[in-house]
Formats: sequence, C-alpha cells, structure tokens
Amino acid sequence: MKTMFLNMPLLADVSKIATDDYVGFTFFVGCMAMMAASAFFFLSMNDFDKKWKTSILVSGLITFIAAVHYWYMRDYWAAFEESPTFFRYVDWVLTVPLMCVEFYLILKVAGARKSLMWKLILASVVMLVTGYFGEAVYNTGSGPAVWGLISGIAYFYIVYEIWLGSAKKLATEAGGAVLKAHKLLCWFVLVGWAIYPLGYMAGTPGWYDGLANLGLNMDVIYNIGDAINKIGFGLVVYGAAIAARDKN
Ligand SMILES: *C/C=C(C)/C=C/C=C(C)/C=C/C1=C(C)CCCC1(C)C
Repeated sequence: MKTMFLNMPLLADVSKIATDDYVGFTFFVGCMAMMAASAFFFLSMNDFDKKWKTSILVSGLITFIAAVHYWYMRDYWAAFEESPTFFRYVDWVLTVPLMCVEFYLILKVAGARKSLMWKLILASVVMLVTGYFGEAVYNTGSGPAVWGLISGIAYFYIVYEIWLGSAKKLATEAGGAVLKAHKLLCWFVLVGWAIYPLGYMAGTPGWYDGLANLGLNMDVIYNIGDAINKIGFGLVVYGAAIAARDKN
C-alpha cells in the first residue's frame, strides 16, 4: 500500500500564472477582493440595528457567493485558459437577484411591497438566462446578437423600474438616507451594469465585432464589472446604514 502511494507521480495542485496572463491576474485579485469585502460586511453588520443589519448581511452574501465562484473560475481559467461561462452565470443568477432584494430591503421602510422585489428578480433572471443562451448555447451566427438584445430589453426594464417606476416614487417619499442610497444604487445599475453588455460584445460574434478587435477581453471586463458592482454596491448600502445610524 505504502509503496503504491509513494510511486504515484506528484502532481502540482497549484497552477502557474504566467507573468503576462492578465486575465488570470484579474481572477486572482477579484477572488481576494470578494473575500476581503465579505469579511468586512459580515464583521460590521452587528454595528447596526435590525433593518440595516439585514441589508449589510445581504451585501456580504453577495460578495461571499462571488468569492466562492471566483475561486472556481480562477482555477478553471488557470487549467483551460477558457472563459468559465458556466460558473460565471451561476454566480450572477444567485447574486443579481440578491441585489434586487437589496433594493427592496432599502425601500421597505417606505412601504415597498414584495411584488416590486419579485418583478425585479424575474426581470434579472430573464436578463441572465437569455444572456447565457447567447453566450453559451446559441453562440454562432446571429444568436448572440438576438439573445443579447432580449437580455438588454430585460435590463432596461430594471433600469426603468428603479429610475422612473414605483421604486423611484417610494424612495422620493422616504427621503433622507434611503433616497440617497437608492439614487446611488440606481447609478450602479445604469452605468455599472452597462459594463457587462460591453464584455458580452467583446466576447461573442455579431455586428459589433469591431469591439473585439480593440483587444478587449470579455473576462477582464466582467471581472472589473463585478468588483465595481458587488463591492461598490455593498459599500453604498454600508454608507447609508452609517448615515442613518449617526442621524439618530
Ligand atoms: C454581480 C453581477 C452582476 C451585477 C451582473 C450583471 C450582469 C448584467 C447586467 C448582464 C447583462 C447582459 C446584457 C444586458 C446583455 C448581454 C448579456 C448580459 C447577460 C451580459
């Protein structure tokens, strides 16, 4: 028995990251950043009263789920130098609905109803599933452009709902820290989330092929988007909690 194991070749379970592998680098740093942000949110959540505690817990869950997925995506990239599309979309399909929950939690004091949350969650799932179809299933010919367009429509529905729809109305009524946080989160969705369709266009074939020729890498764009939107989004919630606490 013993000799059998001793004779087994030793396989390195850590892959090398080439010095010019900037995609691998962003997976690595992204993973660390998500872990650090999770520790920060989890450890600080008890500094706040119940309402804000839940919001900060959700911020921590978002970065924690991402950290675990980045762990796998980092490995996957190191092994295959290929886009970890499956892990990417599983991550998003878990974390983006949680961001919709975050909108709801913040507006709850203003009387937001669960139906608002479910509308946003449904739209986000449509956005992501159709994006996955374009990126991984119907990813030739006009497939990516068509599915990307459908995904984009769901995206604009979310933008509309929070910027101009019922969510906006509730935030205005609430005022104060709630309105401020809501406005900032709206900017994240309008500008921060717009990073993703750019990554998609850089990584899939379509009428927008010129973008890929700029030498942009889809995964680098997605990784930058995630860092901004998951950690930044959480920090806005944290900032609102601080503002609400210090006012009292
Ligand atoms: C933490 C992850 C986040 C906030 C991910 C957000 C992803 C999107 C907003 C993706 C949107 C897409 C489109 C609007 C069209 C093309 C396909 C997608 C899925 C990349």
